[in-house]
Amino acid sequence: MRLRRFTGRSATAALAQVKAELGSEAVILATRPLADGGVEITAAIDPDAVADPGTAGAPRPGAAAELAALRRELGAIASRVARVDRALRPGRGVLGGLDEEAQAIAERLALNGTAPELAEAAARSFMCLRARGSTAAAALAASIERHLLVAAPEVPEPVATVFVGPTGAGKTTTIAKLAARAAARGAAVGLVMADTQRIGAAEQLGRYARLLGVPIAAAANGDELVRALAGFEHCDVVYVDTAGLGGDAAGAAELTRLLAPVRAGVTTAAVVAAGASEIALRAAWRRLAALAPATCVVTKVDEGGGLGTACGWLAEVGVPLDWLGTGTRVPDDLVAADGQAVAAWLGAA
Ligand SMILES: Nc1nc2c(ncn2[C@@H]2O[C@H](COP(=O)(O)OP(=O)(O)O)[C@@H](O)[C@H]2O)c(=O)[nH]1
Ligand SMILES: [Mg+2]
Repeated sequence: MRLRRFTGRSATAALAQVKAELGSEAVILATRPLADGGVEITAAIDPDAVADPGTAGAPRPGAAAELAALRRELGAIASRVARVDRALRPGRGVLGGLDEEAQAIAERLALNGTAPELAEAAARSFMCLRARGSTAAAALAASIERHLLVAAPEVPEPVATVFVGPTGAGKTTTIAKLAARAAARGAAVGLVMADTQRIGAAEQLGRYARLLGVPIAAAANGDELVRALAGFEHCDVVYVDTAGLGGDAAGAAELTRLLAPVRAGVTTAAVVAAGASEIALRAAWRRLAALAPATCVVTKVDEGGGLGTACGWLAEVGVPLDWLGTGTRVPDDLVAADGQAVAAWLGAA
């Protein structure tokens, strides 16, 4: 495959170069905002178009499946870029009337998975705030808060929070980060592992509990959970870890049953990874909705794009974004999801 890098003042300009030099068969592999405000696009010609005649007749075993998977992935990326490109083309798409600075912001938001309509709305409000004298940073943070983030209602800090979400999303790691911070500021912390199935489920959380010197309890059913929370009544904060919600409805139903006796007294926080596709987020929501999460943590924003997709999904389901997981380090890699942090991690700042 022939890889080439193109840079331009905007995504549209860089895409025009890709098209001019590699033709319309080119596929986009990666996009990256540059420090000078431009955009770098890594593109390649479709493997079909550059098949080497010397090796074409003797494919390596497994190569066809790999190629098919790669092609599917490239197709998905190409259609996403095409959608962004169509929507953002000056004069033709939704960006008519935006100045250059606002247009660049809309493009960067869209490249991170933000729906073009939301990206455009945020960019338009950015332009208005700039015109009224705001600095670029303040205008961007405010616009992102207004259009990409769901406002959190003013409620007292919850004592007990239950973290729910797909397996591997980062629930246990997020709890460890939050618990370490709370312990560092002198709060009394309690940890609960609520899992009906896996005997060893508490091990990972137990390790963190020992490291932090905070108490931990395990709860395999609703009654045990009630007792565990009662035992932590003296605590300032209690974090409840749960088994991952898989694709099956049975797991979600079991978790709902386990949490039922304490639902009125706890807040539920959804944990999802930024890299999850829109389809995966929708599938996760089918399981999560029954647990009525009041807030959300989006993890793995350090692993690349997708925060825009997650923000769009949260706007749709009306759940405020509370924290961003920005890496694996406990407790460092966690930031409060305000407009400024989200702008930075969306690559828009
Ligand atoms: N890069 C990155 N990795 C993370 C983040 N949060 C969690 N992880 C990693 O994701 C994996 C699964 O995390 P874990 O907390 O066990 O997920 P759980 O199954 O939801 O409890 C672990 O290897 C974590 O170190 C994050 O914000 N960024
Ligand atoms: Mg876990």
